[in-house]
Amino acid sequence: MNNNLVGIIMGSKSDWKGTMEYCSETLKQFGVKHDVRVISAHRTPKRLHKFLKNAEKNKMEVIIAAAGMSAHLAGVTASLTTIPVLGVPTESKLKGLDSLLSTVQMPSGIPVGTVAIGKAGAINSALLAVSILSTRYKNIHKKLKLFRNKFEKKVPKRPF
Ligand code: RP5
Repeated sequence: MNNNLVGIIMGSKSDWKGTMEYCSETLKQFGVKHDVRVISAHRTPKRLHKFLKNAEKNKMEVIIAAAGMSAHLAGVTASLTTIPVLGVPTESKLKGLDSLLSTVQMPSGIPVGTVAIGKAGAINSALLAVSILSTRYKNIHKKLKLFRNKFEKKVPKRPF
């Protein structure tokens, strides 16, 4: 497992702190090698094409694309590759609702697996990527099972 199994791309550097850094941190917890890039569908389209060419060549297995406002990064990415794309809508002046709708409302044919807005979505996109990878990699499956067991134990039985 030398190559990056997951690629995290985000429309702006401003998507990193407080949001996508948690996606990377979560993947690290599972020992999943990943690449992290700032790539925008509208600001750096050439970068996106180059990234995807390399991703396919290097057999990347999941791409996580985060963007805010008129967030078309995940959709455009999904249209250019058959690698599964998870979309993270990031927060905005409209509290990320614009990002959510832009990411989730893909017309039929080109799917984007969209998660929640912001930090929760960033973490869940990593966990979903881990879950996808766990069907193929036994070591990742084992770590995911352990994580789920610990997770359940952390929930208090009573609210007081
Ligand atoms: C999107 O526009 C980015 O994903 C970011 O969430 C949003 C704002 O970008 P900046 O103006 O902060 O660079 O493309």
